[in-house]
Amino acid sequence: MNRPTIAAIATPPGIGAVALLRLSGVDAFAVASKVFRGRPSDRWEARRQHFGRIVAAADGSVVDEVLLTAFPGPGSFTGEDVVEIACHGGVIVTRRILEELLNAGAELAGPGEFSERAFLNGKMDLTRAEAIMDLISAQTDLAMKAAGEQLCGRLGERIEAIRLALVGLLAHLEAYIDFPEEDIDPDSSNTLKEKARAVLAEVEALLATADQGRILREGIRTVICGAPNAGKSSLLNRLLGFNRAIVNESAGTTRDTIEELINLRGIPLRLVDTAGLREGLEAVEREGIERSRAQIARAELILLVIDSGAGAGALEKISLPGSAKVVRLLNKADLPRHVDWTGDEGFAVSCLNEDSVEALRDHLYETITAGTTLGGGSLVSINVRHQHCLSRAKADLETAIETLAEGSSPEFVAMDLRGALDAVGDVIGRTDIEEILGEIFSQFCIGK
Ligand SMILES: Nc1nc2c(ncn2[C@@H]2O[C@H](COP(=O)(O)OP(=O)(O)OP(=O)(O)O)[C@@H](O)[C@H]2O)c(=O)[nH]1
Ligand SMILES: [Mg+2]
Repeated sequence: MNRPTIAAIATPPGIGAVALLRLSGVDAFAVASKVFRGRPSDRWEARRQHFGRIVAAADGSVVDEVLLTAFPGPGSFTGEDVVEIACHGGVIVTRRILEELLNAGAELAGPGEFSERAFLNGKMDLTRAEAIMDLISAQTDLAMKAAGEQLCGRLGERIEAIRLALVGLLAHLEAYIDFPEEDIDPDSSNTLKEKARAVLAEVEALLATADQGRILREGIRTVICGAPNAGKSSLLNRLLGFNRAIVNESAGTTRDTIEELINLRGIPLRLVDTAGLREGLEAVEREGIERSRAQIARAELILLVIDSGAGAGALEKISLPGSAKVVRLLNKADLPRHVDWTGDEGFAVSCLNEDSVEALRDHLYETITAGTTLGGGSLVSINVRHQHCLSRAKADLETAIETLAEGSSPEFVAMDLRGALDAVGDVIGRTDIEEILGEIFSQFCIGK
């Protein structure tokens, strides 16, 4: 099937030294040669840059001087003929060149359409296509490394191994069902069960990486809360590394919530500073406190800041939801501790002391990584879509194992295994995939 030739600006909008436009499809060379004045397309060397000019079709005027690179299919990113045009990185220049390409017969690419074609032409599986998206949006080194591993096919390989194991199991079982007279050893249901259990264990191991994947991709919503004047904004500033929020000795300084992303040893945290919780005195402060409560309700991690120099009374007003992990911090550890505190009520920290904040970073890192596979070496981690597919596979495998244990008819076992195979295939796009494709690729940027 010949898809239309598509074109897009591949670099982000804005001014830069260079920008890149991309063309892909059967007519990519023909379209490019209509607007390019330089070496004719039959003399373009594969993957070599050729200098030339882009000229306007209307009046032959020069739009820009460019470098053109031809990537003949199938040895290209999309598997089709691809042309890349590197031009000067001006907003108008790039847009004008794109217009010329569209006038010459290309269609504007949709979001993610280049990657979608790479997938459709068998250049990569779905997990790798998704990894490109993760790589582009990675906000910490660790998230980037994880995306890089996925791009190299680490997740795809593990999924493929599960798929092959399932195919093996099914093939054996179906041969037994279809040709009973051949006297094929049913692999005595025990061995079958063992093999199915091994597959299930691998599916579960991948499911266990979902938390890690979500944390690396989205970051952790971390809300700093506490009584007024406890040092919440000071803590935000310290963890951020610059004075983002106003710090003042008067209670009730912060009104609106302030949100910033920080990188905690590679883990992205969405830190939210909030207004101190107390019975609001006037309308603006009350509104601020309402916002604090709304943030607390949505938090995954709460840093409850306590002024250890003040009495415990201020804490009575504060109630926290049970759903979030809470880290209690006894702040102002540089000051004498109020008699209300023994020191065991939380992690002692002083926002005035960098060593102390550094120790807090370690403490937070340990709290966050506990119970996840983060920090455990392998960065292979699944996303929500993979999690959904693998949960289906897990349920089918469990039923298959139960059915085997009951000694029921092998047809039922085969049905469940086929269900598991379909679900696992969905992760890499090896079964009926049309409906999930659009959803995945629509998250891409145009030109990727
Ligand atoms: N000695 C000492 N003072 C601190 C420490 N942390 C914060 N402070 C001081 O405590 C006061 C209040 O700090 P903020 O960071 O504004 O406190 P907050 O919790 O954001 O206060 P509100 O926004 O009013 O709720 C300021 O004078 C800070 O300099 C600390 O660790 N030690
Ligand atoms: Mg504040």
